[in-house]
Amino acid sequence: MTNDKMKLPSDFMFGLATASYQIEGSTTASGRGPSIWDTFTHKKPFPIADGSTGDNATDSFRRWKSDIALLKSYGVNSYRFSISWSRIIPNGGRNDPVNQEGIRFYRDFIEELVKAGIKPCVTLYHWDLPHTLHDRYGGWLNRETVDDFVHYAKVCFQAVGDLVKHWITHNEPWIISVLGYGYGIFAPGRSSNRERSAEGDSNAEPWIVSHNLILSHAYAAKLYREEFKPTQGGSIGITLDCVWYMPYDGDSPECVQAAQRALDTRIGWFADPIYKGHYPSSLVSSLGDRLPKFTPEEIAVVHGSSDFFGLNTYTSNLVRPGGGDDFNGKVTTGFVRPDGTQLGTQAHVSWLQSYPPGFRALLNYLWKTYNKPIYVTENGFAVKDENKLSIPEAINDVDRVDYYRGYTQALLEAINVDGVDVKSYFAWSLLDNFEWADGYGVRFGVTYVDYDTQERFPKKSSRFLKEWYEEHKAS
Ligand code: PNW
Repeated sequence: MTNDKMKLPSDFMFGLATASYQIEGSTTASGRGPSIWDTFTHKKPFPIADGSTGDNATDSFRRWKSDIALLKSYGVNSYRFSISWSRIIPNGGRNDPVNQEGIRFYRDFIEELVKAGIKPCVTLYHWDLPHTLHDRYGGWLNRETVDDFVHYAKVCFQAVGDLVKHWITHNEPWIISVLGYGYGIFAPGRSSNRERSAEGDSNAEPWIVSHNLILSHAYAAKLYREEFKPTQGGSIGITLDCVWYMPYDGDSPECVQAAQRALDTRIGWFADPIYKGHYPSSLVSSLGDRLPKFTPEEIAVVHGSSDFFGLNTYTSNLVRPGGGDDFNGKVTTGFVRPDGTQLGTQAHVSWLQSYPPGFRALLNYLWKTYNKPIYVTENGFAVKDENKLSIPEAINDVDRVDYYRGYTQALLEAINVDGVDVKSYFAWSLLDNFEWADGYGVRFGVTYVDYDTQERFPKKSSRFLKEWYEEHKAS
């Protein structure tokens, strides 16, 4: 099939994505409580590469109207963003007061989006846990937080569920568990990895956190389906971060097995309980008692708890056995092929190289393995050294355009040639923004943000995406 014949399904959602802490700023305004990212970024010595915080970010809490106008100018029909839990319930807990000002902010925002013809896709949790819950009982380490999250979700369904038809419970539980509680480079900065024994990771925190995240997703979805879906009619699911893992040498049994173990650990850790009803056997055997167990009642709620497969994906890796740690299935991953060539174009962050065929293969694998419609909720690229360029140079983001050209083509092929049921594509991100531990030095936006003036400058990639969608949307 030639490129111009390939179309997107008629109900396809095409848009851009952001997250509350990365863009909002105004972290003490209108009754918002502190989140673990506020306290983490203000720690000394600074844990963020450039010593920055999300205190101002892209100032989107105040500039939301012009951000919606920008979105509209990009021709999208949807927008994925997240709600800040501590704006809604400043102390986070199920018995803590609800902040009406926080609700008003998101209500106004969503009404304006809908008026602009843009469908909201709302993430409930993109990493900004109310700090009080962390102090009160260790946040996600404690089962109490599951009930707090379900209550927070209920407040959101009540407040805006009439306008929101697509809900994502959690964004990337692997990153939360491993970077937040294993390596300690993300909030809340707990590092079980430092205490790792020769036999493996002795500390079970990342697996406890992920277990509670899965439960909180499942119980929030159950509540939505029982109390809101009948009248509001939306769908709810979870978003997982996925890398396409390929055997390093193509076909040796050791590398094939290592790649599968990496997939089980990065994806199956969360997807298998949710879509199949049990943890992957490779995790059960390698982790032993460190992997918590679901009770029969719990697993009945977890199994089938996601209406779709929410997919964030940026890259692919070649995999060999050996090395690594329990968080990736004890394998070695890389971008260099046996013949010394690289998989693709290197991004500004070490973990990302472009490799469009890996995206197509991943979509096929997920469709075959989990059999659920796939919502691509993030995909994007950070151009190397973009932070060192002048604005006119930076907005000529050729590497990002190449990346999107390759990945959108792979998407069209997965849908039209392979028959994979893909229902959305959200590019990351609408704006350059606070890139977590990397601060503002890493830019993923299709819009350049001048952090001195907060002025926005559309990059070439925004134009590419707009034209691509125009060309391929269902007529
Ligand atoms: C995602 N990795 O995070 C997040 O959902 C976004 O908030 C973030 O800005 C975006 O991707 C770009 O990084 C990731 O190390 C962070 O493999 C790190 C990794 C993957 C995704």
